[in-house]
Amino acid sequence: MGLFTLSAGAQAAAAPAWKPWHPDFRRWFRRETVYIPMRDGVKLYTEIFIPVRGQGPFPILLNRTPYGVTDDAQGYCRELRYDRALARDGYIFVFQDIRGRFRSGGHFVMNRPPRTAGQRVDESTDAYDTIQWLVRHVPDNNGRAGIFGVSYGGWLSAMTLLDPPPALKAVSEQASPGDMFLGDDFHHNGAFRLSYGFEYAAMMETNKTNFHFHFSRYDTFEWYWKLGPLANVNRLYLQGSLPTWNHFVEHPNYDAFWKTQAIWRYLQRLRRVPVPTLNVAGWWDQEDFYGPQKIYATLERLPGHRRNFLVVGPWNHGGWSAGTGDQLGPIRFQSATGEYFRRHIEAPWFAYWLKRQGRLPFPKAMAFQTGANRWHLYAHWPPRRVSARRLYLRSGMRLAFRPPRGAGGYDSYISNPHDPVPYYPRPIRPTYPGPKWPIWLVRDQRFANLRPDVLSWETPVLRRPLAISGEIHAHLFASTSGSDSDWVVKLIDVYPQNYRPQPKLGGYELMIADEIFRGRFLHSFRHPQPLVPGHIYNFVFSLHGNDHVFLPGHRIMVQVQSTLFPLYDRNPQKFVANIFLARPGDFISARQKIWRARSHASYIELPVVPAKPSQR
Ligand code: PG9
Repeated sequence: MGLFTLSAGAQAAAAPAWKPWHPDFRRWFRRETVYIPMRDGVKLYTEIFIPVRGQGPFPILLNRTPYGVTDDAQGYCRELRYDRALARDGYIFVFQDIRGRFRSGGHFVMNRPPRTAGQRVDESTDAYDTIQWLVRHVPDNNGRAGIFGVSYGGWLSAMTLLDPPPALKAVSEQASPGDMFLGDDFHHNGAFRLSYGFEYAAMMETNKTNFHFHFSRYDTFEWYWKLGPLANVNRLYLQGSLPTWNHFVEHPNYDAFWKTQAIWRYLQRLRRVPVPTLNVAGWWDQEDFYGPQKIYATLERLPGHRRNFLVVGPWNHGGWSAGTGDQLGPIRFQSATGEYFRRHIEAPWFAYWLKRQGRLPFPKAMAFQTGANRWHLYAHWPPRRVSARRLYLRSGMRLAFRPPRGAGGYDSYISNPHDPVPYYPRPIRPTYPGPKWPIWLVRDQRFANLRPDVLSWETPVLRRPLAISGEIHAHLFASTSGSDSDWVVKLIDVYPQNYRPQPKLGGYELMIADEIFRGRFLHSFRHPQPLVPGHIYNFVFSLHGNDHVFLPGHRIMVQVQSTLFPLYDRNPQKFVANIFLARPGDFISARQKIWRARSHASYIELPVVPAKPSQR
């Protein structure tokens, strides 16, 4: 249950149309560029922005990135353009290219595992050495430093928790990946994120700057489809030149390679939460939604968890760091949630820890409840006073809270890996740069539900609001005629046909939660096993945290399918030891059955917020 809802004034904080801040940075900061030496002698390119206004001494805010700190065309660091609230608050900003990227020396390793035997350096030691150097050398600093960053920058921030220097007083990991095999960028539950993994590896490892693979086709769906089995990536294009792609091929299971880079495994062994930590996530984060939730939950189990905080808003990947945040795709939120985060959450949170100013902006966890479009404060996340209710898949493609009574019953489709379901309507465009990838999770799912290889179950029109807060789970009883299979589950809010606030959204199918599970990993992510054709298995997996109200007049829909291409590679549906080495003949069509019998009742477990007495 929410502690309380923020006042209407705070909710509505309507802001004027958002523009990036274009100050002449010289009026605000003096810029110094330095190469800071690390303990192994490698030097990291660093830009330091020292305030020329206001009264020092100032705290230091560090941002480390693999994407290049300088926006040369503009002549000032791009982050300062967005974070106006922080930028004007009186900090010494420091931006650094990490080891092996852009102007820094050394060698880049994707998600360099921490503290691996024999290694003297990792990202936490680089951050440590940088912060030590800064507090010693930068004039007018107050000896207190914070670190923040989104995604890779979030992961670099979280890494500092493993070995924080004494001056580090606040960490904000924002959309940090937590585990690249179980969730986040490269795999979800073992299913390989093909277009993301391939394009990202090419971007980071082709040279020291950001490279975008040149697709020979406008529609990358077609390019990946024509590519055929994954072995063709190295055979036809890369010839083994990208270490990360080679790692995908050599480590198809959850082995030591993936475990040694999963940050939550290190965090869980800490004696306490070492530094106050603000974890930030977006409900529609298309890249790293698992990570910040996992990191928050892991730190919650440690002594000192009072210094662990969580904010989740209606954002895509990093959507809180720029723009107003009043809309994502066509979905509107009735207030400027991004500006609210920057001005009223992030800036005061850092001011509290780094300047000893003001008060904490919220006690523990804060979530923007979509549907109702309101911020809620929580004493615990996930909230405790919710009841787990089962929404069953029933006959007639209906969803109901009552279980099925019949002895048999299933719904079925043919999954054909040669005709996979696109993850949004074609043409699919390259992941970066481009406008489509960032909002694919809020695309209207109507394009999928009429396909014969997608099943859609629906509730009747809701007469009362149904609020869910907390973690959602899929419980699927499923069988396949093949010996391996992917299961994709989507939880969807279906808008009324006559939707007055935005008539163009009449009947819109908004996905509010989703996940994929690769069947071979049912019993173990380390040791995959074939599925027995025709056998009914119970697949249980998380659709992650959520805070949403299905409003009266809406319906709830669940969709199930077995392909989501080319974001996910195609499961051959015939078990092979390593899908990266599968041959063309291994890809077979399979008859999939989703069971809805009394003994095999598939359902979605929803964390339902009890209705207030007046609503009962
Ligand atoms: N999601 C990106 C990423 C982070 C860490 C590793 C690989 C990719 C990012 O936006 O930085």
